[in-house]
Amino acid sequence: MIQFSKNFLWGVAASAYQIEGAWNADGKGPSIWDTFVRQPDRVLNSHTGDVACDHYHHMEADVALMAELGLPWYSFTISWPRVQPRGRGALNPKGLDFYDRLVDTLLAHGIRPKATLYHWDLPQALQDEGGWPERSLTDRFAEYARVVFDKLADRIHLWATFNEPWVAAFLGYGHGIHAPGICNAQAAYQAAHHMLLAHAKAVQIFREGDYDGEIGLILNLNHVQPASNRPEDLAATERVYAETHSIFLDPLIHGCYPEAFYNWLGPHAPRRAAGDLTQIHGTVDYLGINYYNTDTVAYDISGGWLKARLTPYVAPGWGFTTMGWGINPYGLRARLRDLQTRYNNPKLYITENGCALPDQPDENGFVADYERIAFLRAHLCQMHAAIEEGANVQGYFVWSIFDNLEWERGYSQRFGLVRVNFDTLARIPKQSAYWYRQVIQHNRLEC
Ligand code: GBH
Repeated sequence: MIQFSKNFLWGVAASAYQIEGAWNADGKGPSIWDTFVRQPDRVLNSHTGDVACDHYHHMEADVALMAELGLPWYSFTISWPRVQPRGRGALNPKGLDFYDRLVDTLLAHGIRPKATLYHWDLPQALQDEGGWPERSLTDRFAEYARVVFDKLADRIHLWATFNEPWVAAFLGYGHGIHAPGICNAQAAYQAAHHMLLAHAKAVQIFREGDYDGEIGLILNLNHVQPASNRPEDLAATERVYAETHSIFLDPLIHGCYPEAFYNWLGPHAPRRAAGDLTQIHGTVDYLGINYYNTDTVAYDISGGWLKARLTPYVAPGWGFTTMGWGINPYGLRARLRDLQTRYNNPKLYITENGCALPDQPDENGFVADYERIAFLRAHLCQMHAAIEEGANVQGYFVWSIFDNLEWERGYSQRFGLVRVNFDTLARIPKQSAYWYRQVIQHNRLEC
């Protein structure tokens, strides 16, 4: 039996583009994802987020369902082009009003809101100006952050600036898998640096304003382990670690850049202005960690710019999710331990953890997803073990509350605690939702 502390925070997470739909309703501007999904062969089966779960029009019922499921916290993300259709200047009052009502509805049901300012849906107008490789976007982001804080920070006290800047920069600008679909290593590193700087500018506004609460950044920190102890495998693993961890955490926490790695990258390294580092250093009250899987890394001369080949690692007795990711609950503990030793034991929330599985609904649409329960239980047990070992983890959010649009994989992946029928939009809690309610209620579980 493991017991969590009284103040441990439990919740679920979702993101705007993946659930809201209403892609052009009430004055919302287009985002880079609205553009991307309309281009041929970008998204599996040409699925789009035009409707998704239509959460925009089901918000009140959705929040009532969350309350029924006993959820104390809901982590959502704000669509920038819904609030500021062209990414600068004029606001869209109806867009802002949606989030205002969402927050009030959550609070009325006793659910506390956690909000993220950026989960990949950049206003298309800003991509037309060059997107994240363009330094001026850092000021656009800061302006947008100020507008949102002014409207909502009286009621939201837990904030994140960016969700997974690695994904936004490297899948968006480096590998062309995500919007805006660009393949350019230098652009990716430049985008990542600008997201850090934009984060820092938003945090400065938050700290100088009289807002009450915590603000941080969310990173996708999958676990990586070397294929062998050969020096070239160790070096390749270190480069993958540098790209996913060090380029963000070194400036944020240690106030330095990973210079050795940037030297190795040569012309791909980002351009940095004097003063950026000082501005970025020390700008997280907490770190959000999204953990899903573990990869084994081997040196490979044709392995892209990192010269690394990643193979999914599956822990003994476990298997793969439908994403093709190897399940390794122990990887979460290893990641948390690593942050403790390499990054001064920062305050952490697990801001996403979950799995996509081949859910089979019965004739009533009910899914008895015992595999998902096993996945979540095992990860909670490993997280708890890391806490016992001294990791400063203060909360945990399941990805995701609903089945939703899994980006370039469309609706082929089901991550939800609640099943969504994408024809009727009916929501049906899965077995895992009831299990999670019990964990939260008792604040403990059997390992
Ligand atoms: C999270 O990202 C997202 O925040 C969320 O929106 C999403 O729905 C959820 O997870 C489930 O996927 O280099 O192409 O092999 C997941 C983080 C980290 C997934 C990197 C893919 C390897 C991509 N990801 N990972 S690739």
